[in-house]
Amino acid sequence: MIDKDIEKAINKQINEEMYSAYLYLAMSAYFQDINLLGFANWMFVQYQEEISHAMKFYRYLIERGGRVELYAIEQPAKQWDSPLHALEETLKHERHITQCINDLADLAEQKKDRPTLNLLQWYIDEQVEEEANDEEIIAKLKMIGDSPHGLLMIDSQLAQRTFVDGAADEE
Ligand code: OFO
Repeated sequence: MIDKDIEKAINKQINEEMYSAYLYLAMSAYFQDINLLGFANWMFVQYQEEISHAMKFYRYLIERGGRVELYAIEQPAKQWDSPLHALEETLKHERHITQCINDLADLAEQKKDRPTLNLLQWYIDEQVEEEANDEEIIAKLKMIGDSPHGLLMIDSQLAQRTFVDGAADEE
């Protein structure tokens, strides 16, 4: 049976991941609206990844005999000032998620909950990748400045991204 404090913290993290999904879906809709379909695709894949992050915690909690509790999902923004602004907000959000995962790991350490620590290692590695991806796009957006040609080049690169469920459990 999983520790009650860990159960509560994982339920909170499921909500954080669901909010992340909601945020990136809102960003995907924003990019659709301004006709940057590659960015919209990238954000849609990000949305799918976040659902899968939430579901990994969901399955884990059930497997450990815990009780899933779904909290209300906060409403995300609808509009951003520019693609750069949206990506900067994405990075800011991912840094917040990294902090949440680290706090969860601190709690699991305190409770000597090794299975949870083991699970969290996957998320710790994932956060390194997520922040690096955002930083790379931000650097490119800063590099091109106001060039529409440059923006379209980045857009066509981001159109290539496809969803692979890296959070799926290996059986
Ligand atoms: Fe974006 O990694 Fe989950 O939230």
